[in-house]
Amino acid sequence: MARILITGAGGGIGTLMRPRLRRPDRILRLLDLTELPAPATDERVEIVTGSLTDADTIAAACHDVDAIIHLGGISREDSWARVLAVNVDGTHTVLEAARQAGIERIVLASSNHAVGYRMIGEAGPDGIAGEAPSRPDTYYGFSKAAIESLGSLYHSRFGMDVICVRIGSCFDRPNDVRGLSMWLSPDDGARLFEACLSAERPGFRVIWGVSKNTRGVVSLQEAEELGYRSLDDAEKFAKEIPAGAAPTFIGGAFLDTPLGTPNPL
Ligand code: NAI
Ligand code: 15L
Repeated sequence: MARILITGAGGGIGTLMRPRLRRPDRILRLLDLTELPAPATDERVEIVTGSLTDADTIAAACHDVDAIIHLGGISREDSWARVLAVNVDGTHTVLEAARQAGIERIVLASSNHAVGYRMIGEAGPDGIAGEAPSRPDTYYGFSKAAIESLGSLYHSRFGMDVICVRIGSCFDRPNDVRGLSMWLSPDDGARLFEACLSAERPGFRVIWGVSKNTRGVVSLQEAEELGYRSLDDAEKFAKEIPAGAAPTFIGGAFLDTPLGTPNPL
C-alpha cells in the first residue's frame, strides 16, 4: 500500500486531484492549513491540519510516506515576507522532512510565473523548454524559481528524485484567451502527477504542466519523457471564451501586478 502526502490539498488543484488520484492500493494523506472535508466512507484518506511552516507538523506528516506532491503555499503575488516564509521556507521544511523520513520522490508545484517574463514564441515552434532558465514575473514567481533550485540541491546532495512542474493554468476550464494556451485540464493534471509518481528514477527534472493545447506555447517533451500523455485540448472551449488579445509574455497579467501586493487574480 503506497501512501502519498499531498500538501495544500484543500486548494483548487488539491480538490481537483483528490478524487482523481484515488487508487485501491493507495492512501492519500492530505495536509492543509484549513480543515478539509472528512473522508467519504470508501475513501482511503488521512487528514492532517497544520502549517507547512511548522517543522514538527511536517515531520509527523511525512511518517510512512512513499512520495509527496507539494502543492501547498501562496499561489499568487503576495508580500515578500509571506512568499519567503510560506513558499521558500515552507518548501525547505517539506524537503528536509522528506529527507529525514527517507522519502525519495517529491513533486513540487512550480509555476509558469517562474518564467513569466519569457516571451511567447521566443523559443520557436516547439515552445519554451521545460527547464528554460527562470525569468520570474513577481515575488511569487521568484519563490517558484527558488524552490526549483532547492529541489535541485536536494537531488544533488541526497539523490532524491525531485520533479518540478511548471503548471500553466489548472482549473476546470480555461477562463480567457491566455488559458487556451496555458490550460492544464484536471484530468491531464492527474495523468501528469501519476507520471511523476511512477517514472523510474527521474532524478531532478523541470517540466511543463499543460495540456496538449492547439495554441500551446511551451514544450511538452520533458513531461512526455516521464510518461505523460495529454488527452485534452483547451480549444474545445474557444467559442465560449470572450475575445481578447493573446498575451506577449508567458506570465500574462501577473506582469502588471505591483510587486508584493496581494493579487486577487
Ligand atoms: P490554492 O491557493 O487554491 O491552494 C493552496 C493551498 O495551500 C490552500 O488550500 C492553502 O490553504 C494551502 N496553504 C497555504 N499556506 C499554507 C501553509 N502555511 N500550510 C499548509 N497549507 C497552506 O492554489 P492551487 O491553485 O491549488 O495551486 C496549488 C499549487 O500549484 C500552488 O503551489 C500554486 O502556486 C501552484 N500553481 C497553481 C496553478 C493553477 O493554475 N492553479 C498554476 C501554477 C502553479
Ligand atoms: C499560478 O501560478 C497561480 O497559482 C494560478 O492561480 C493561476 O494564476 C496560474 O498561475 C495562471 O497563470 O493562470
